[in-house]
Amino acid sequence: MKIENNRIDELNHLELKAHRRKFDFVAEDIAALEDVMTKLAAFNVAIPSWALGTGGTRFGRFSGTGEPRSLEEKIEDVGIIHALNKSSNSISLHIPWDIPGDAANIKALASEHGLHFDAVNSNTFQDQKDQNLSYKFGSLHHVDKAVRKQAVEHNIEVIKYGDELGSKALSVWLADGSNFPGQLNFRHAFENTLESLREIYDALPADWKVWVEYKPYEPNFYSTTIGDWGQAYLLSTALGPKAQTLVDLGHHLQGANIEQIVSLLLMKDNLAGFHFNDSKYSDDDLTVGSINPYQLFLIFNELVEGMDSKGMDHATSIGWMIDASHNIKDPIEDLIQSVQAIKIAYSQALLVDKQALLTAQLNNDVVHAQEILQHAYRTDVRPLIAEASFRIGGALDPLKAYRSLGVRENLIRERGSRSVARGL
Ligand code: LRH
Ligand code: MN
Ligand code: MN
Repeated sequence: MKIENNRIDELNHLELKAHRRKFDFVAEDIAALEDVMTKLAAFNVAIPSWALGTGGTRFGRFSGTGEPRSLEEKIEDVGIIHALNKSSNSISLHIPWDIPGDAANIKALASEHGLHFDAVNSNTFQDQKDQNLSYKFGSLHHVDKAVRKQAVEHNIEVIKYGDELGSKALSVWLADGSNFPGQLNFRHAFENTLESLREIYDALPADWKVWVEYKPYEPNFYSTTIGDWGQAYLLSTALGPKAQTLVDLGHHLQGANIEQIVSLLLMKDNLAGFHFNDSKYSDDDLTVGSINPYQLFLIFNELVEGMDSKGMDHATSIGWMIDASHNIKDPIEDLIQSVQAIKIAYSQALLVDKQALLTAQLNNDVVHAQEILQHAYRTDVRPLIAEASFRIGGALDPLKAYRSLGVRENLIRERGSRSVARGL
């Protein structure tokens, strides 16, 4: 199914008058309005192929209906999201969950929907059916060189798939770690990981990057070999300029100051990008902005300030990606909500009076500094996002449009109510 532009226009028309009133109200107080509009229109967040089916937990999975049955149908779903919000123009594949059989055709189909391919993700945290050696005790850090070699070769294969699709980055997340004290020599595990990553790094095409993702625990519960940003930073800086650290918001222990981590990685030119999600406990993979939207805003505040200080283009300098796995929502609705939440935090960060904040900081005026941040955070920026989307042909309210157009009902009609996507 494809959403025709005129359907979106019709729906926008119904909302336009109310929208104008709200937009004019908020726009009046924004000095750099057109700059904010341009930045919002250029901003896109990649959709992960594994988030288009209903996720599960280790206790069960309650599949949705009309889910995509193939990579082609996943591309179709991302096309739907992008048609509605004009902010999701790329898809990130997880291999081998989604193998592009005929890369040229897959690429052509994606571009019919205005999409391209973002980072490709390797998977050495599960054993595949026809695999020789097991990853039960890890992959790139494994004590056995033969297992490490197999995992390195998988990553190189993923690069090849990505290259055919026009991707420019390999995202590596390892489940490697240990469950019990004494199980692992930490130093050997780290050195083996570095050696394996070097072999992958050497196979990167000239204009590619490798993104090293960290996570403190799960599936291992005593140690994880790339457990935090320090370890990811050590590895990526040892590898070279094509390696950077990827921040998945759910991959921190409770209370971690993620915005400070982001600020310093950016300062060191080591921030690859994000896997956005939200969490109450740890790697909950909940809808972005559903639990702690203030933290998301504070992260974007550091991003905007840090990127501006280096003259970096917000939209293209780092990877913006969602990594969510919702087990009770319609996945497309969840993704639309997530992208909107990211755009809300981004626009609020754009509204922060950076000069006034710097002055307050230099004067140790703690109260005023807080007021400046919270003034921006408490601005209702939704009309700005609606306007930016409207100006480039998107829906004023993408979620409402998705429901009004009966998209899921159509997908169920096309795909059946029992279709189940592969993924987490
Ligand atoms: C690990 C992770 C990583 C994987 C994805 C499926 O928790 O965040 O990015 O590739 O989930
Ligand atoms: Mn992730
Ligand atoms: Mn995760």
